[in-house]
Amino acid sequence: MQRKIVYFLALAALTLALSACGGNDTKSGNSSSASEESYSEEVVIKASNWEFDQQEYTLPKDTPVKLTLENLSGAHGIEIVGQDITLRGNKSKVITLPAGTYEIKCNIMCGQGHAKMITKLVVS
Ligand SMILES: [Cu+2]
Repeated sequence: MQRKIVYFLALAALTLALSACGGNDTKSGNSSSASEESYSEEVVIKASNWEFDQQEYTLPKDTPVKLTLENLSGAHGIEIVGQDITLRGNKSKVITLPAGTYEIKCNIMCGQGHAKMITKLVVS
């Protein structure tokens, strides 16, 4: 019983301290729930030995898009040439690009067809 009161007082003190700091958020522990980035579309690039599933991918410009790489066979990665954007293996990343035409190439030395693994990304 005694312990419960102490706990309650501590909680009350903590709540007071927090609200005194100017925080207008009365719920606790939800400030980190925004870690999942928001995006409006998802584009999946499927890689196999030794090609990508499409010759061209299109994205909307200046819009966060979730880019996902799926390896159907072999181990491949992608690099958007000229941008600091890479994915290796089965991964996703939310990206935003200005309008333009980009080249995507495999960035993992995946074997004899590696140099052929190039595709186009059109952002408009
Ligand atoms: Cu490769």
